[in-house]
Amino acid sequence: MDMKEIKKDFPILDQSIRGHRLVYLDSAATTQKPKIVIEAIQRYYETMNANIHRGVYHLSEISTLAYEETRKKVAAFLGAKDARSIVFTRNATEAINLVAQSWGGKHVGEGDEILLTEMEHHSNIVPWQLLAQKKGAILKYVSVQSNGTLDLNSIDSLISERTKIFAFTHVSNVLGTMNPVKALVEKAHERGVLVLVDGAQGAAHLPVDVSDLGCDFYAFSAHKMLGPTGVGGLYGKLDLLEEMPPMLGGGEMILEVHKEYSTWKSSPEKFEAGTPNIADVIAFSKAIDYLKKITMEVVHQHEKELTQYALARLMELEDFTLYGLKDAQHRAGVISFNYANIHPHDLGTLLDHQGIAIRTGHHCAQLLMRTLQVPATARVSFYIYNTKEDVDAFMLALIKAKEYFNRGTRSAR
Ligand code: C6P
Repeated sequence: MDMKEIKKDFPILDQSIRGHRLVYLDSAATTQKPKIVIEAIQRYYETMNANIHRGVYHLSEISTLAYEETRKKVAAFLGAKDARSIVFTRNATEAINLVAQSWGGKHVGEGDEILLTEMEHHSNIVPWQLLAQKKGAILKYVSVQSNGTLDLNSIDSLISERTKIFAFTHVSNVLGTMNPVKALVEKAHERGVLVLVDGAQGAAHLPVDVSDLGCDFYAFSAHKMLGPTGVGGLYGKLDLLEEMPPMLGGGEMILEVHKEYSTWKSSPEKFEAGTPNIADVIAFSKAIDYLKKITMEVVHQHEKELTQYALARLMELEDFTLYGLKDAQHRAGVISFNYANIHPHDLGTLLDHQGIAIRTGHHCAQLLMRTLQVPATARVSFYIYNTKEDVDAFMLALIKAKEYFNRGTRSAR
């Protein structure tokens, strides 16, 4: 597959920003959308729009069918054996909150322990804090070593008889570290501990087979994998989902409603109260088709090559600080760095003036920033539509930014 051709499928990339070709290097925040996804949203509203699971008329039937077909497609894409294991949510954040509130609300009690890691996104910390505060549970953290990997040797001693769940990210959104999910699941399961994987940066960039990984829960966001915003999901083992109470109550999740109580449907309907984001779920299926056509192996390989190419050039710069592994073989397509004493926000602005979009700040990972002993970093992240030319443009802009910044600080003296 000619990866250079891929860019043509993404209309947004065919534009100039401040007189420069747009170079989008912030796909870890959200990915751009191929034309087929954008068109699917429009087609839905033009030809299918009706509420699902309710109507007996044609439009409702076809939109229900398309919505449920997407569930099957997502299940197959993630290696889930049963489509009922896939619950649609608004995003990965909501999927993690669902597990913390529903499963955690039922199974975590006073003095119980929840194991997290220092490299987690706030979405995989705060829901557990809310649960721990409510229940009197204890949070423990696997630390991050100076090379950007988890201190795997410490896990055995961090797991105790009271540990109920180990929740960790598949891929760090800051360091690009790919965690050894299968080995960690085995370790946790040996001790009777359940595992939630935050797959927000995993499902989008790596081949994922939840059945092979063996995890109990896997959370993901469609908007990070070419799909629309407002759609995410949770994979859960069916027996776990079946015994979990709903998080939200409302229409379509019930079997019977009485004055004092109600009964629910089984998974996934039990967790999808109210009218869901029908159009965007249906359009998400086109994103999956697109990724499947390329194959996740090729997606990963492409990002690896770009990361290798970028890292080799970046490491030649003076005053360049990289966070995380130096070896592109073992990291995903995310590079966090600081450069030449320029505050990341200033750097982001200087690059934006040259058409380059990068993310700066704490990346919703303040615990990790504290471990790295920095308030913020600059971050570039790649996806299938990026090319070596994008990396070249970024490098050029980076060097210009330093010149500009130095000129500015000299004249201020
Ligand atoms: N990280 C980033 O720029 P939502 O917002 O629910 O789609 O995804 C949350 C989330 C959870 N886990 C990880 C590892 C993530 O990277 C993210 C989103 C974006 O890094 C936005 S802060």
